[in-house]
Amino acid sequence: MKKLIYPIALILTAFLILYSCSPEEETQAPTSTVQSTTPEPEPQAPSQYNLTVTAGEGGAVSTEGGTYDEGTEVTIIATPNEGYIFIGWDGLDNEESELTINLNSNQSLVASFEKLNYTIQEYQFLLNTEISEGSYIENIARMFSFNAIASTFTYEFNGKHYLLIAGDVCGAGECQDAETAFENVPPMSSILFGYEPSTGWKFIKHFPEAKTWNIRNLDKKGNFIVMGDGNEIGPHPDNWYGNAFIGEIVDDDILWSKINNDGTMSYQHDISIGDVDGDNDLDVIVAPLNGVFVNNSGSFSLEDKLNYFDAEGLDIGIDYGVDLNEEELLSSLGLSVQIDDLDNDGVNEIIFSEFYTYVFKKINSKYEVFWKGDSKLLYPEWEVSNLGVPIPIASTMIEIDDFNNDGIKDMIISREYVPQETFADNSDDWHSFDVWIGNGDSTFNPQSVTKLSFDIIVREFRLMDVNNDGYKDVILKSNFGYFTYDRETTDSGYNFDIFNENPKGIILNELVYINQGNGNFIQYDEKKLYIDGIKPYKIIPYMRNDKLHFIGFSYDKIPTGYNSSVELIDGKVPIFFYDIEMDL
Ligand SMILES: [Ca+2]
Ligand SMILES: [Ca+2]
Ligand SMILES: [Ca+2]
Ligand SMILES: [Ca+2]
Repeated sequence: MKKLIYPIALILTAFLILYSCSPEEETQAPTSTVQSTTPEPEPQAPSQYNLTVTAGEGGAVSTEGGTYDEGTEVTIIATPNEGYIFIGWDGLDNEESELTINLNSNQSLVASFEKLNYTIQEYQFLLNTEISEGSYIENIARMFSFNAIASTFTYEFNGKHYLLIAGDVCGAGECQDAETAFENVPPMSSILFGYEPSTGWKFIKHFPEAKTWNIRNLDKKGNFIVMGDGNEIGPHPDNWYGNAFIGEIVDDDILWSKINNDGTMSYQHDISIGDVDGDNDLDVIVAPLNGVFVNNSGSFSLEDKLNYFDAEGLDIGIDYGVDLNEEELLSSLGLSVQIDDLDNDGVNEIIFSEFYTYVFKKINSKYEVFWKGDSKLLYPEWEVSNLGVPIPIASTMIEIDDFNNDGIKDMIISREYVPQETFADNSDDWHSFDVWIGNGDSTFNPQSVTKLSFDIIVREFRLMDVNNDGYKDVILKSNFGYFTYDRETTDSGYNFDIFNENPKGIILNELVYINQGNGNFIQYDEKKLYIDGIKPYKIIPYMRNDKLHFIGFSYDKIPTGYNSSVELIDGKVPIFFYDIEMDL
């Protein structure tokens, strides 16, 4: 085909050259031929060219153009209307809104604008340094930076929106040489913001009674919220320990109490709350499973897991050629846990997930394996070890919800860093989430896998119907991995410098996955979710007024990283954040 097109293009070009000359050129041409023999050429009348400038939808231009002498410099300014952004000039490789051109030919320029699908509110808070009492001032700033995305939760109470940020540490470099969290690393208070319809977000209070190192997960049932400390401070996983907290939400307050004691601290990758022993008081389980925190009228005691769980049917050890005893089997169930009444019979089931997902059902007096989900059904290319068995992979979160609106509970599991060789079509690490459709009897069928771009760093997600079609969608909580406007990412090689290079903005499409009505999810692509001119380091989704919002913490005004110094204003820590309302 190319061979045919080329001669046609030549003929067309010749035709255009012959017939497109302006009247001025036609009259000048013979003159210059005659002049070739005269000794003193008369000065030529300058050639003139037409410039046409128009504005596409959504903006205006400073001039419509006109007829100018050759070489005239013309400056044109494109100005977007409110709610639009200038994106470039059609026919020119130039994205500057102010353009100076040197006219050497007829030119036609069209300024292109794009509709912005958001509105934004910007806030500044001056936080009292006493919030960090016992810890370091730098950790106040750190809690708003790229760290600890999982530590940030939004919830509603009595129709009002709240943002809880659990205490996070290491901002003063205090973790770098620590062997464990509780050695020279004081925990940090958690803080709470609330949204008032008339005035917007405001700081409410800090909780010195709920000091944490790094919360990895939370669960909320009714007015109770639990959070588990999954800090990984120190080089040895055996030395990772933290506390679990339960809070009762009461208006603008949360009444916190510690679930464990100093002797029952553990690494809490996940945590869930629900009645396990049948007395209607909410008990707590953390993953990896260390027992059951049984609620005795508001105080908790850690009870032996063997009293509550039966390991019969767990074949974890068999896969690896390792003979595990009952206690070891129950400790190897995985890094995520969820308590939920899957079959609505009034008795909670308990779900654990790693490579395999186990549903435990209360049969007689103990929780027994009732159903096992094999991830190989959804990830057939999953890497296997030299023993020929699947390599286990961290599941970071289990949520129970109805994804196909048939009234039966389904299950969604997020996975962190699926191993490199797992997906044949890509050599990079991926995150993913997979959906299992419930049968109503606490068993499930595999439905879908959604692989995320490796540029996205995500630990947890939220389930919200962001396009108001009645089906729950998946919105990722992400930090420093979402794309900047020019599609440079901060994730590859942890290139934080990109945020110092003044990116134009961010594109959030990769955080939004729309439910197709059956538990299959497709990245939102109806509009470009472009946010102009900001570069937040952490993005937290929530729904308000049936619209998807993101809370974003600004980077350029907040120091981040280790040993970062905090520049105080009036002796207080300045915090900036955005509330972005998306128009999907
Ligand atoms: Ca109970
Ligand atoms: Ca049940
Ligand atoms: Ca369902
Ligand atoms: Ca939806």
